[in-house]
Amino acid sequence: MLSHKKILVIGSNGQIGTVLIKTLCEKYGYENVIGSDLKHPDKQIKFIFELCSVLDKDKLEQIIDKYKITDVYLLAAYLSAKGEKNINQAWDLNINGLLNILNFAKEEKIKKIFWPSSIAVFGPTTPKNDVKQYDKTEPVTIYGVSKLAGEALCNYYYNKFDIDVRSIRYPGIIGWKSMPGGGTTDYAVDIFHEAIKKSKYSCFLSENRILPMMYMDDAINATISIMDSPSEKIKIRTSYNLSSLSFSPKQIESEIKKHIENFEVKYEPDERDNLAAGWPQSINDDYARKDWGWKPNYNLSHMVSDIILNLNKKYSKKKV
Ligand code: AKB
Repeated sequence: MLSHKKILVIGSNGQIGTVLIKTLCEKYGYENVIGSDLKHPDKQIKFIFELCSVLDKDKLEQIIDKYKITDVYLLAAYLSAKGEKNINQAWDLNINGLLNILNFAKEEKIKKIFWPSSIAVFGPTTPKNDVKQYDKTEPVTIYGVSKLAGEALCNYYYNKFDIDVRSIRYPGIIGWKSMPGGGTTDYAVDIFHEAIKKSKYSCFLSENRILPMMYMDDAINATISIMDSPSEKIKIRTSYNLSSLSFSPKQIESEIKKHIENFEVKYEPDERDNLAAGWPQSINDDYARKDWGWKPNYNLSHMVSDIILNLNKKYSKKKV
């Protein structure tokens, strides 16, 4: 396949990385996309893979030179719940990892960067609903603090060095192809697996804890779409608000019950519920829609049917 891009996905074993790299390979050709992570992927893979930490500048530089990388998707990060237990490591990975990549762009080794921020940049002083792009950002997790600092870094490198870095504030991402790890919104993936395997689930958030969420297919679509947009359309160089669905654990439980009638959920909120309590319930993404044409495709019932259909197939194949 003819492509002028050579793409490096850092964090290609992660929840989003696993799905993103496959989509990028199909779009740009397996020979043009390289994955990297701290460990070899568990499953057999068809793409080129390099073992590397984003904090290892020398190894990263070798990879960038070896494949003549043009675009980097930097997905390696400590998420909210894990970050609270590892404050220094979360700051180090989330900020110094980003700085390494921004500096490669400054040295003109790469051309374009995607780096995700999160709804965790908002905090208890932000309005709860329809949170606007420029509403107050006073995060109360180290994850949110590092994402907010990262947004400022991206904007600084764009203004000072003309670095083409693009970012969106991911809500909780839900999919069936990969598992999340270390986040507060992870329950919304776990609940499907437990519903199908055991018809019961113990939820670590309280039943009415509404959060902004998004189906993986929409998140991948947004990620590739912001990277493919002409530079002049990307007017915000901190990070774009992005929105799709909002629901509580109780609402997703009811939706799953339409497919699995005997499904039961016990609510046993832990410290992650306090993190979620500081986050918004819904996001306004007018700028993303206006500037680069973002539009989600999935609503709650469509997403739930799709996940259940695919997980049923996956688990029944395993039994054979
Ligand atoms: C988390 O729960 O930490 C993440 C996020 C909302 O960015 N999924």
